[in-house]
Amino acid sequence: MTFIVVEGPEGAGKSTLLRWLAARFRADGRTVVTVREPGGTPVAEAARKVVLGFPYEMAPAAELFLFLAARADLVHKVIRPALAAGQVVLADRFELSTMAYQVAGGGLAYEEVARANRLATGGLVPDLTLVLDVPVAMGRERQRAARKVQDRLERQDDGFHRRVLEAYRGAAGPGVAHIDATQSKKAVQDAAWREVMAVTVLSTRGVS
Ligand code: Z5A
Repeated sequence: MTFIVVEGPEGAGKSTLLRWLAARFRADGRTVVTVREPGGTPVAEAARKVVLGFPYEMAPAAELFLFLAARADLVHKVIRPALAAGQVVLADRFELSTMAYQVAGGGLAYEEVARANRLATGGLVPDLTLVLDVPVAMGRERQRAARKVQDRLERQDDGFHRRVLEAYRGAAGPGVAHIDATQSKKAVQDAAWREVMAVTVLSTRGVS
């Protein structure tokens, strides 16, 4: 199984790295499926429109369940079948985003969210989560330079975004690797590939 997630705050370079990883795996002859959250199925894309695009305030739990509904459908319809077929799945955001934005940022209770997330994913855990670290201001500047339109969460205040970043910085556990994403794209890609190779070697030895 090769399920790799790229995480980090806005403008960290997740999509850029994901595209590079996909090309790198394909160059090795692997079949790759890329997904970005929320989205990737008709249900998940509909949830994305509501949770990111609606101009209205919503209850924190309503926001959570929209992200989890999107994730549940994506895992069921796309991620699990691809992994079962031996394909590499590369995801732009997954569970750690919920822990950073809805728990650390939004103030929902960790244990309750973790339990709801397990229900959504059926307990699916990535082999590797690459957490890209950039200061909030640098991520924002990159988004501005790329002319990205801000979504509902990106319009939250600085305190929210600092809590999100701290949650990412504190993320730990098996399969979690932190990468300094203030470096050049090439340096980020090299660091990410080293982490991918480390996980691949461990799993072929039956360690993970
Ligand atoms: N969200 C949530 O709250 N809870 C959840 O459970 C989930 C998500 C799953 C999804 O946003 C929103 O949903 C997100 C969290 C929330 N919102 N907020 N806040 P999205 O999918 O629309 O966008 P994003 O994830 O925030 O991605 P982004 O803004 O597109 O950033 P990125 O993918 O990390 O960056 P990028 O597009 O790869 O790069 C941005 C620019 O920087 C681009 O011009 C690159 O060429 C440049 N770049 C990339 N790397 C570098 C380096 N190393 N050096 C210099 N320049 C670079």
